[in-house]
Amino acid sequence: MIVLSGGTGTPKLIQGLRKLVPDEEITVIVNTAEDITVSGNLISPDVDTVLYLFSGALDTSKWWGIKNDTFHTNKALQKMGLNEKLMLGDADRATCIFRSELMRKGASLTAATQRLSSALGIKASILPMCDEKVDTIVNTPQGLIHFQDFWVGARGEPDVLDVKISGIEKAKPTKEVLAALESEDNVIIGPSNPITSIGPILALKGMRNLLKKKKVLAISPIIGNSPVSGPAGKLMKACGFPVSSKGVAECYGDILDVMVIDERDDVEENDFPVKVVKYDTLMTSVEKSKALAQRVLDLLGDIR
Ligand code: FO1
Repeated sequence: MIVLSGGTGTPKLIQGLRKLVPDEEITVIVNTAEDITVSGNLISPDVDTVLYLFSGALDTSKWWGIKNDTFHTNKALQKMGLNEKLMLGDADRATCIFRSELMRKGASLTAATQRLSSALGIKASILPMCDEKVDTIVNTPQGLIHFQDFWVGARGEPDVLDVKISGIEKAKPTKEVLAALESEDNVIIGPSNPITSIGPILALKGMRNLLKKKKVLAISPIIGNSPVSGPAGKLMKACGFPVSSKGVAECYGDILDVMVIDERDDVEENDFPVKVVKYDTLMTSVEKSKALAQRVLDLLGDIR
């Protein structure tokens, strides 16, 4: 089973999927376009969220970082006058140092992630989408800023004119991602931000064409005209898509076989250019995540 993932919504779905499918059978292809270097070390927020989910360390009150982490280094730096862009916990920082040391010695992000996975005892396959450096850049009236400066630094408040994934023209899916897609028929696009979480994965060279040959199911992260969490609404609007589950279907286009939208979404299933199924997509508990994951597996089983 392959899942395309960003930071919050999809990890919630994976939490449920793990109750139904052994970790060994789960491959997660993860967005890396929100990665950022902080105090000399590379944070890969979406990769780390997935790593911590599988290792059991994830702080599921925030859906990023490590539960019960301390912030001694971040606070000590602050006292000296260095305000880090992200509040990086001490144990979380150890992950970033380990990754960055490996990469400074020549390892790819994929190889460093594999080393982290085995160090954390993870049996699932966690694959960064690419090894090239790509950056989500948000165009605001004040100028171009990195996604993390927009989302964390400016609390997602600036108006958004446009979003660009810098470096994406030269980025390609890794050989590990290609091998995973070669050996699997089913792909789940989790309920993550279609522009900044799933968008970069789909924008990789050849990715859409590969996915057209697969059974692809997506879960909408939009209910009515609002995202379940995060800045998806603002970013979709800036990129010219309606902020609705129909807009999400438009973002994904012809790679989709079926889309799951929320049962509260007041839209007609027949109005979509793709098969649409309604279900409870608000994963407010592990049980609800499991129920949604079961529905997803059943639907994928039904596609011929
Ligand atoms: N999100 C925040 O809103 N504030 C933070 O200080 C913050 C720190 C942080 C540190 C490590 C990490 O892996 C993620 C972190 N995030 C933080 C989340 C990050 O901004 C994610 O990119 C988004 O949540 C979207 O996936």
